[in-house]
Amino acid sequence: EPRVFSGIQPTGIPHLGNYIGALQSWVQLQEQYNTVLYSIADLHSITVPQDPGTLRASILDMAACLLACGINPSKSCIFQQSQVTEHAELAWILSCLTSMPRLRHLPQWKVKSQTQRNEGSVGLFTYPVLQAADILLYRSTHVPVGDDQVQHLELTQDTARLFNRIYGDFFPIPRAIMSTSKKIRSLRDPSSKMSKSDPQKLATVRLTDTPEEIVVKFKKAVTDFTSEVTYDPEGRPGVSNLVAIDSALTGRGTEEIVQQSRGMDTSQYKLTVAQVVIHKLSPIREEMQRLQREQSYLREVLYQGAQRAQEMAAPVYDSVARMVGFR
Ligand code: AQP
Repeated sequence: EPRVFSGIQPTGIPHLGNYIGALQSWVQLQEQYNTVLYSIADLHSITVPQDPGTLRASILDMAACLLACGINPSKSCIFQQSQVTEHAELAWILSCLTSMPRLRHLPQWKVKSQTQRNEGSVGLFTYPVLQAADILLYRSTHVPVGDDQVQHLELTQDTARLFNRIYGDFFPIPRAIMSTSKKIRSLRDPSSKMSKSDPQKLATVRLTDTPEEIVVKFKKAVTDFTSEVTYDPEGRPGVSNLVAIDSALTGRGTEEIVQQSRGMDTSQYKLTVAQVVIHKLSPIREEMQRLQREQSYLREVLYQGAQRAQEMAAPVYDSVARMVGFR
């Protein structure tokens, strides 16, 4: 029986990159698989400092956002990670199977630890172990991932194999469902990815942005001095990012877009892409605003989700605890 698992951190309102790279395909996966779990990864979010009040609000905002994007709680289990305490318990056991050098070489640690005071927390260092626990706790078989997460999934696979070798065959080795879309880049700096926590306001298009805000952000998107629309991610990352966004939202290929945009200069094309984005995000924004006023409904969805997740997690953790020798 296949099981799909993925997660998103409640570190702010999701952006166009989260939507294109993750949420859009999450909606499709719930139609293709019977058992699908989506975790609001609050344990992960505190690996870098978070303000408690903001975090509390962001968890409910994320629930609203997932629903507004089309995740259906009767098809997918949406839950808050910290409400299923076995995540942290399994992470401890797995951390005892993981070597320091294995974690030290992972790219996300290398990048994120440099932006933190005192080289970053122990939690930031062991983040990929918690991710392995998230996946293995449900004996998941499929994990949708972007290319930035491939090495973390490899760690999960290695950890599952090691556990199976030491304690006996138990975990299925989870497989990646690779995202077909390109990483979406910052509109202000096409050399870095679009990010929830980017302090530059114009860099990130959020799912709650108004049409006016979206137009301003695309008008000011950094491109280059060539006015033609071409697709060349290495040579022309700015305009190529716009083509990638257009392609992901309309389903048109990048070549088709370039062909159809002949005669348009980049400033005209920016407005075209802004319209594509507005068309896609407006219904999501409106639904999200409606849901944000339904706080008790959101809490109920998360409560029910945690119950179901816990029912799946408890027997798995129980077996692990027995195999390890705790029981
Ligand atoms: N720019 C992006 N383009 C495509 N996909 C992206 N994802 C993130 N940024 C882009 C995908 O979104 C999912 C959830 O990500 P996360 O909550 O774990 O956060 P993150 O990957 O660390 O990046 P964020 O959203 O920008 O948050 P912060 O600023 O808090 O780090 C993942 O599947 C990810 O690949």
